[in-house]
Amino acid sequence: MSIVNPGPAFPPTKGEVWPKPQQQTKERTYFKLSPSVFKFTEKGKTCDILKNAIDRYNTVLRNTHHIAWRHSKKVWKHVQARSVDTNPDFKGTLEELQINLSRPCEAYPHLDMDEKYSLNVSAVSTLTGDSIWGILRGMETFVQLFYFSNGYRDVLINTTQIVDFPRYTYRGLLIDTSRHYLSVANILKTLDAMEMNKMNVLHWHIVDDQSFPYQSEKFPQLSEQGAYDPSMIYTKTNINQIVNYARDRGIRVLPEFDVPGHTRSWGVAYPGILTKCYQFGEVVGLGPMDPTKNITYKLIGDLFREVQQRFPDKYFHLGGDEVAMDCWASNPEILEFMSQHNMTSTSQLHAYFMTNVLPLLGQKSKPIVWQEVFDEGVKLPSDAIVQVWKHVGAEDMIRVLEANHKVIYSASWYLDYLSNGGDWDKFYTVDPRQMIPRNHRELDLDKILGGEACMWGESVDDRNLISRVWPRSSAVAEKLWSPEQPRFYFYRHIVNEVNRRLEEHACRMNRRGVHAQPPNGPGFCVGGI
Ligand code: CP6
Repeated sequence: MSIVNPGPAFPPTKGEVWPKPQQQTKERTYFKLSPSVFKFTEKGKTCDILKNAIDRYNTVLRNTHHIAWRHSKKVWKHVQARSVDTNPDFKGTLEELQINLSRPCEAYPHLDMDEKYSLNVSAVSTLTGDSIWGILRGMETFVQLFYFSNGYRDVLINTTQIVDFPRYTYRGLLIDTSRHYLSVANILKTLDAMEMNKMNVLHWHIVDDQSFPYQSEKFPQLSEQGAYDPSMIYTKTNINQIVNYARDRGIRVLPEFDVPGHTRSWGVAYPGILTKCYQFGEVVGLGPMDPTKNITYKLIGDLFREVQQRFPDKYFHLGGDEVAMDCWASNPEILEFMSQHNMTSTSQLHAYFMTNVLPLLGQKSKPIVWQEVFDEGVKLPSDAIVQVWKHVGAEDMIRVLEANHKVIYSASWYLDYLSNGGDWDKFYTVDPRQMIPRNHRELDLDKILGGEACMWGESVDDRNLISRVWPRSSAVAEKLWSPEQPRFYFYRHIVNEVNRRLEEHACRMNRRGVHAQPPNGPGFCVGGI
């Protein structure tokens, strides 16, 4: 139709899956979608998660068909109809997708969940998986295989065989609801987008210095005084809704309560748990938590027990990053405490604090910490996970692996950094396991569980969250799911292939209500608004 070439992402692909499956064969033959004919059928085990997914994906297919029908009305007089029915490759109307789940559903997604599936598309198609989480991934793949044809008159799907599973088990996105409040609706939208990209962990950095939106039953004053506005809070009901919405999509919700730094909002209601910072012998403000006071640990312990009841995940993120130790060093009482305990540096005080906080999680959860906690030599339980964020490169990960801990990598994937004209490719060149030099044969690279795209909240609120995160995080999602690519992937033909698929994927997200920004510069998207 178009005679100009708007750029390297042209033309967008048709019916390619993002992130790219592990193994796929596609044939020339195809089927037509007719929403009044097609149905998902449950042939194996079933449960509420599967029934909800069937409702959801039925809606996706109906909407896709409707977008095609509506748009074909706009273009039909310019486009010659070529009946697909007389083409020898046309094999009829798609009748059903038989869903064969072999094991009973699990209550919640978890770190070791099985996400493998096999999908076979023909007149009667089959989706097979041992686990509900694999079935969810396969249903997403299935709807992505459809494409518009014949001037949008038809929605088609090719005969296809796919066997698919993730390269990394932990594929996360961090959101920060302290620097700006994010509405529940926008968090749910983010979960929709994560499902479309097969991401499986929402790391919820819920409170920080600037506001305390978590509403506690035990300590209601934390949000009454620490939230930006009485409306800008997350109630027990809100959190339940988010956790269950995520569960339906095979996504874990990992809460972070960052201590001892990044906690000034706690001190609006409870100034006594923060350290007084001194300058020239006078108190000039409040800093990190005061590690010398018992009430600090009492409040943390009681609050964490409540949070553990709201979030079913086995992991709990304790933060531990960027502690303003100069405030500790300025405070005479802290210095006195340190000398009583034979501490010679504030790093040791940080380690002392974390060592006291770790047991407060009890048996119910395992800790995740930012890398500073590991760097300062805190003795971590063997099943603790360390999140590396400080330096781009492998060195920090190597040290964590040498200590036999599991790692999550996020240093290269800070969505805060912006650059012009499509910057997804700088996220796409990174593969955490591939970064470890080959001579480190002794390291167990399976301990690199995956990674996380981080959308810190200083510069995003409800107005720009979605378009800043998507499709840039899609690049991270594909690196964490899809087969390993050559180290120097930037051969032009590979970039162009990815470009064209991302162009299709970003448009598909828009058609499904996630208003992703244009990924590459010039281009077009039909049916997104
Ligand atoms: N907030 C918290 C932040 C950051 C971190 N922790 C951060 C640091 C550097 C950059 C972006 C974000 N805003 N609590 C570090 C993990 Cl570049």
